[in-house]
Amino acid sequence: MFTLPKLDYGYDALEPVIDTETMELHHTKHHQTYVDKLNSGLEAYPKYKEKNLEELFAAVAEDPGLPADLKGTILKFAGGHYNHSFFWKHLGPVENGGHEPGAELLSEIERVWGSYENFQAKFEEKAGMVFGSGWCWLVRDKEDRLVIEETLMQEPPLLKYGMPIIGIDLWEHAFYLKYRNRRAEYVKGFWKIVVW
Ligand code: MN3
Repeated sequence: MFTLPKLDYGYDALEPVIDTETMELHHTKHHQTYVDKLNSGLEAYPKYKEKNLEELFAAVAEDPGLPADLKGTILKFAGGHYNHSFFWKHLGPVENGGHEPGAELLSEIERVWGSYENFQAKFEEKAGMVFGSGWCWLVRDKEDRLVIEETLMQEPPLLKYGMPIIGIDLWEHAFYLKYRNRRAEYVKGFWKIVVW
């Protein structure tokens, strides 16, 4: 059985970037629903109930004979559970105006994008191009390169690209109460609460 992870901070901890009501709804309703639907979707597949999230994703990648409903459960709900668990872990209260990556990662980012500011601009640009519900990620891909990529719906970045380093939820439920149609403003605020 998969369970909803506890947050390391209160629902009000990310104010003013993410408001308390959004955090509470997002964690206790949206994320909980992914967990519940993942558990119920695996009911009919005892062999898969024993697997962890990474093993479930590997099954999608490696087994073309996977039943369609099981594949759907994994892509939507295991993906949603993975993405949200990752997201919460990489957020934290605003301190000193924002967070920066550690020295080693920072110099790698500077090598790839010229500067941290330019990386941020490229990330915001990519996030701005996500159409509909999805996520934007900084990923270390299978060739060990840093890349900025989007995923749609709840498809986990692991499947297509590689290991996420940071990622932002761009579904309307993540920002709409406070930002309405101003998604770009929410993405800009992300730099103040992202924890590398
Ligand atoms: Mn969400």
